[in-house]
Amino acid sequence: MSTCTTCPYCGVGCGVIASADGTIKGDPDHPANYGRLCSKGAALGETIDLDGRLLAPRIGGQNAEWDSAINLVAHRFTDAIRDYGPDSVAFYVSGQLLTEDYYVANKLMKGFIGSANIDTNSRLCMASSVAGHKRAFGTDTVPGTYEDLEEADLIVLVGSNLAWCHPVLHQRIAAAKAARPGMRVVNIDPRRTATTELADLHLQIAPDGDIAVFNGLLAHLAAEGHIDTAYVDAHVGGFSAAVAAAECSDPRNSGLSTEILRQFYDLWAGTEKVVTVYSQGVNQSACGTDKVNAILNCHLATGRIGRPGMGPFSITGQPNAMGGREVGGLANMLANHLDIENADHRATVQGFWGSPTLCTKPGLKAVDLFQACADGKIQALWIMSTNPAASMPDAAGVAQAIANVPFSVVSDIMARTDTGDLADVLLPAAGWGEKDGTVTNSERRISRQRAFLPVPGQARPDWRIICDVARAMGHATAFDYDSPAAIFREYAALSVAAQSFGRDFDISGLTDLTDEGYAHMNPVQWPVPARQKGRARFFADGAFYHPDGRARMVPVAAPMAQVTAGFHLNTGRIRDQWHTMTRTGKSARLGAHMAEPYVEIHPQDAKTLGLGPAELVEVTAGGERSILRALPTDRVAKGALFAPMHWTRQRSAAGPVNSVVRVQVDPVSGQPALKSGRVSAKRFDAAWYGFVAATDPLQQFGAYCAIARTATGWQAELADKQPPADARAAFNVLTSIHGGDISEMRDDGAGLVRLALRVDGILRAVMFSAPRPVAVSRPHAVALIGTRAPMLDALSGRASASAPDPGATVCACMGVGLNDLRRAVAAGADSVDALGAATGAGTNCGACRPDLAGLLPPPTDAIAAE
Ligand SMILES: Nc1nc2c(c(=O)[nH]1)N[C@H]1C(S)=C(S)[C@@H](COP(=O)(O)OP(=O)(O)OC[C@H]3O[C@@H](n4cnc5c(=O)[nH]c(N)nc54)[C@H](O)[C@@H]3O)O[C@H]1N2
Ligand SMILES: Nc1nc2c(c(=O)[nH]1)N[C@H]1C(S)=C(S)[C@@H](COP(=O)(O)OP(=O)(O)OC[C@H]3O[C@@H](n4cnc5c(=O)[nH]c(N)nc54)[C@H](O)[C@@H]3O)O[C@H]1N2
Ligand code: SF4
Ligand SMILES: [Mo]
Repeated sequence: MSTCTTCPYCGVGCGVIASADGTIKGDPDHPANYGRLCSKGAALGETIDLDGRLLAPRIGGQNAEWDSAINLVAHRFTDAIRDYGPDSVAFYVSGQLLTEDYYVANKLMKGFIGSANIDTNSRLCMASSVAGHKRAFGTDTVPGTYEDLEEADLIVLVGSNLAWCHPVLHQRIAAAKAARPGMRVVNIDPRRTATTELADLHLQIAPDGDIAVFNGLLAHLAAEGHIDTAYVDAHVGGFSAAVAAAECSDPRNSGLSTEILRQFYDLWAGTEKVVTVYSQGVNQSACGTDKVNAILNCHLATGRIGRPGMGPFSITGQPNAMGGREVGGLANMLANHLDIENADHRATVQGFWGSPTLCTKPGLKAVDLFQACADGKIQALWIMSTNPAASMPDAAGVAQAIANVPFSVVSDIMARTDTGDLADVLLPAAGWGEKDGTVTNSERRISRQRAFLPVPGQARPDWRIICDVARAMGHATAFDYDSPAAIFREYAALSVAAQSFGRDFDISGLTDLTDEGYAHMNPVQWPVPARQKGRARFFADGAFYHPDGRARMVPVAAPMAQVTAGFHLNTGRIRDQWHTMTRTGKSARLGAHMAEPYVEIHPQDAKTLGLGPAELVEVTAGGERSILRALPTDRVAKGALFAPMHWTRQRSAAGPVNSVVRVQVDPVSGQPALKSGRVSAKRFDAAWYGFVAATDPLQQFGAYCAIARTATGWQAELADKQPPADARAAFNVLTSIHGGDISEMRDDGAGLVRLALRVDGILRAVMFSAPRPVAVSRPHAVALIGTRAPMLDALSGRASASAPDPGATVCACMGVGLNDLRRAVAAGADSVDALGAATGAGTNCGACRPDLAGLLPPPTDAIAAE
C-alpha cells in the first residue's frame, strides 16, 4: 500500500509516494517535482524510526497522562491571562506546522486569548520578503510559478544556494538550461557555492552589497531607456523617487568592478524574460526588506512581472512557510491575508470566529518575544515545532530566556532537543507520515500531507493538542473539530467572509470540500475563487492591492560598508542536513556528507591563524564561543567565515553556531541578520584529538565532541587542550557500555593511544587518540563495529595486510589514500562527491577536495571536443 503525500522539508514541496515499510519515491504526477527528489527527500525512509521519539507527555521530566498535561497547560495559561493580562502569554510556532495546526494556534491566540503574541520561525526566514511584498504590492503575494524558472532566458539567483537548499528547483533549472543552452544564470553571493557551478556569471559581492547592485541596475535601466513607461504610468507609483534614490547609490560599494557590473546590467536590460530568485542572503539581513524592494523596483519599472518567464521570486524555506503566512501566523498579520490594523478586517474575523475578544495591535516579533521572556514579562510560553534555543541568534541568551519563563511548554516529536530540555511540559506530537493536513509551497500550491504510518505511543497531531488545550481553557464550541478537514473547510469559508475586501488570497472555492474530497484533494495553486477560474500568475494586468490599486516602488539606500576588526561570520545550510538535525541526523547516509560542524576560512587567513590541516578554530563573540573544524577554501573571501547552522548542543559539545551570532534585526521586518555576525577567530590550541566509533549512542566528552550517526552505530570527533588523565576512563564515559574486554595499543613517546572494546566477541567500540588530528580510516573503523573483526584489525586503523595498499594519504581526516581513490575512479566515480561517497574522502574538513578533483577524468564533453 502506498500513499501520495508531500515531503516535510523544503518549500519546493515535492510530492512523494510513501509506504509504511519506508519506501519513498518521487511522485511523477506532482507539479512541483514530476518525480524528482533530492538526497533529503530520498532518505526520508531512514528517518521515520522511533529512536529518540517523545512518546508520552512529560511534566517536570516525568511521563504523565494527557489529561493532566492538557489541564496543567490550560490552567497555567488561564491563570497568567487572569493575573497579568493576555499579553503575558505567548506562542512561538513554525513554518513546519501544517496549515490546520497553524490556523487553530493563530485562532486561539488572536481570537480567544486576545493577544497577537504568536510569532513563528518564519520571522527568521521570510519576514523581510513579506514586508517587501506588502510595501510594493499592498499584500504578500508571490506572483510567479515554477514554470517561469524553465521559461526564463535569464535567472538571477540572489543569496540563494539553490543547489543545496532547493535542489529539485535547481535540477529543473539545470535541465532547462541543458535543453536551451542560450539560457543564462547569474549567481549573486559573497561566497562561491555548489550553485555557482551552474552560473554563467558570479557576482561575488561584499556582504550586503545587494542594494548597491540593484540600485545601480535601476539607475542603468532608467538611463538607458529600458523602462516600460506604459506599465509604470498605468500601474506603478513612486517611480521618480525610487530612481532618484538609486542614482545616489554607488554600485561599486557592492565590492564589484565596473566591468562585471556592466556585464550584468547589459544582460538584465537586454533580456526580457528574467526571473530574480532570492532567499536568505536577501532576507536575513539588517537591510533585508530594502534588499527585497531594490529587486522588486527593477521588475516593476520594466513591467517584467507576472508574465510567463518573468518576475521576482522569493522562494520559501520551510514546507509550510507560505501556509503560515496565509493563516496569519506572524505577530503582525490576521488570518487569510487580512490586517490587524484594519478595523473592518478585525470585525469580520471576530464575527466569523464568534470570538469574545480579538487582538487589536500586532504582537511581539520573535526577537522581542524572547527578550520579553528574558525580562520576566512572559508568564507562560508554548513553543511548537521549532528549536529556538539553537536556531535563534544569541542562542545561549534565548535558552536562558526560555528557562526564565515561569511556565514553558514544548510540542515536539523528539524527546531531547536544545529547547525541549528547558521545558516544564513536553507534549508528544505526531510527526510526518503520522498526521494529515495541507501545506503550501513556494509557488502557492496547496498539497496534502497524508498519514501512512500508525501514530506511535501517545503522540497526537498538533491541531488536536492545540484544540484540546483550547477546550480546556473554556472554548469548547470554537475548537470542536473532529478532523483536519473540518478545520480546512472553516479556513476556506473565512475566504468567503473576507471576499468583500478583495484580497489576493482566496480559497473560497474549497469551502464545500467534503471529507472525501479533502482525502483525495490534488495539489492546487491559489487563488481558488468560488465563481471564476483561478489563475497561475499575479500582476501582469497591473491590479495591485494598495487602496489605489497601484504598486509602489520604494526608494532604498545602500548601507554604509562597515570596517571593523575581526571576521564577518556568514551562516547557512549544507546539502544533507535539515536545520537542527532532529530528523536528518538519524540517517548515516546523510551524515556522511559532512560529519562535523565546520567553518570555511580563506587559506591566507588560515595561514595567519597558524592552522594546520584538519585543525580547529575557536570563534567567539559576546562572551560565547563555538569550536569548528577549519575548512580552508578560497570559496570565501579574505576576512569572511562561513559556518553551517545545523549543529546543536545535542550533537556538539561546543554548542550551536548561533551562540556567537549576536542580535541585529531589520527595522521594518524584525528579521534577524543571521548572515552577518562579527566574531573573533583563533586556532583552538588542541593538544589531544580523538576519534571514536561505537554500536551505541555516545556521550559528550571534552571541549570539542561532534557526534554523528554511522551505518554501524555512532561516531564522534574529539579534541581538547589536554589529553584526558586516563584514556580508559574517558572511553568509558564516551561509550557508557558496561562489561566486556578492553584491548589497548599505545606509543607513549608519540602520545598515541588506541582502545578497542569487545563484548561477547563482538567489537562494540574503538577509540583512536593522538596529539595531532587523528589520521585513521574512518570508514574502515566504522565498518568493523558490530563485527567479530580481529583485535589487530580494529586497532590498526586501516585495512589489514591482506587488503590492498591504500597508498599515500590524500584525505587526512578520513585516512583515504591515493590508491583507494584511483580504484574508486576506475570503478566509475566521476565527481568529487562521488569519490566522497565511495571512499569518504573530502567529506570531513574538505580541504583535500581540490586534490580529489585533480584525480578525476576530464568531463566527457571536453573529450568530445578534442
Ligand atoms: N539542505 C537543506 N535545505 C534547506 C534547508 C536546510 O536546513 N537544509 N532549510 C530550508 C529553509 S527553512 C530555508 S529558509 C532555505 C534557505 O535557502 P538559502 O537561502 O539558499 O540557504 P542559506 O545557506 O541560508 O543562504 C544562501 C546564501 O546566502 C549567501 N549570503 C550571505 N550573505 C549574503 C549577502 O549579503 N548577499 C547575498 N546576495 N547573499 C548572501 C550565503 O553565502 C549562502 O550561500 O533552505 C531550505 N532548504
Ligand atoms: N545562524 C543561522 N540561524 C538560522 C538560520 C540561518 O541561516 N543561520 N536560518 C533560520 C531559518 S530560515 C529557519 S526556518 C530556522 C529553522 O530553525 P528551527 O525551526 O528551530 O529548526 P528545526 O530543526 O527545523 O526545528 C523543528 C523542530 O520541530 C520538531 N518537529 C518535527 N516535526 C514536528 C511535528 O510534526 N510537530 C511538532 N510539534 N514538532 C515537530 C523537530 O524535531 C524540531 O525540534 O532557523 C533559523 N536560524
Ligand atoms: S527539494 Fe525539498 S521538497 Fe523536494 S525532496 Fe528535496 S527537501 Fe523535499
Ligand atoms: Mo527558513
